[in-house]
Amino acid sequence: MTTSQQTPTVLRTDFQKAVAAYWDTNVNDPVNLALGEVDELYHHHYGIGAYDPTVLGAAGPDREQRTVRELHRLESAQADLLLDHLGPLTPRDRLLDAGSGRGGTSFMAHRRYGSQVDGVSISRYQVDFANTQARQHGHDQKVRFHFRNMLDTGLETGSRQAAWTNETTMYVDLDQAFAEFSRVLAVGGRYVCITGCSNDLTGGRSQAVSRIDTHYTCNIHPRSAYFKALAANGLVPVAVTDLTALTIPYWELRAGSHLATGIEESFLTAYKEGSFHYLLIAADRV
Ligand code: GPP
Ligand code: MG
Repeated sequence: MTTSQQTPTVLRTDFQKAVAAYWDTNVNDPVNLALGEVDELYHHHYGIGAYDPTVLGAAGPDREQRTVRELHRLESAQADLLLDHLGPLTPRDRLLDAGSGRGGTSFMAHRRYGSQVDGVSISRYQVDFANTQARQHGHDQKVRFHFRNMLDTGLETGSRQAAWTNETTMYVDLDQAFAEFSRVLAVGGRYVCITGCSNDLTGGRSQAVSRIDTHYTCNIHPRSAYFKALAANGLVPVAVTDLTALTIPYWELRAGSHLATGIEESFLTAYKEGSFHYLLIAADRV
């Protein structure tokens, strides 16, 4: 058998190659790096909850520093909410972070539950970054990151008590992804998804949603697609929470800050016009 037959190809399509290239090259991103430097937890997701309005009364470097801390606090609150829906878990449990980015949510999961976490990403840069973090945090015995495709994780069938996607499902076919999560989860295991999805009721993709897709090279799915694909793959929702109103303050603070990247108004327009929702879905593997 040749090496290429033994090692499944991680990047299978031109779309996946384009996504990997994006995350391998867009690595000078103060909106994520400056926030991560606050406590060495680096995230690739957005935030929830109200910000402290006194931040806006500050000026100059003080305002910038307080904005960074506040945006990071809201990102961490989002990850904490996701983790609330994963439990109860023990140090004996094994978890999957599908689309693990720079590792922030994986480390928070390990610190909260003591569980082993395997993160997968199709960006070699992200995998290397997150494994370096794991060593620096002293978590590398139990938190590991792999250059693998979430559609084919290589993890043992039924080995996971919980799996999550923190804003990563817009990069994959939902049927393929949920089939893989269903395969690796034990019966009774939990899948938690936080995502942005378009609103079927307003009729397809709005201009603002299209701009978000173009900005990140992603493919935002309609809300209905999530529930069809979950049902088709033995994943039964136990909680669905619309986080849209809770994420708007994050975007407003970010839009007026020195860290704005240009995509803020598209999120604010899409959320406020109702063409886009920020959803948390928790589902049981039956
Ligand atoms: C945030 O990553 C998440 C994505 C790019 C996926 C798209 C998410 C949607 C809800 C549509 P990031 O933290 O790298 O983005 P940014 O650099 O803009 O903060
Ligand atoms: Mg970010």
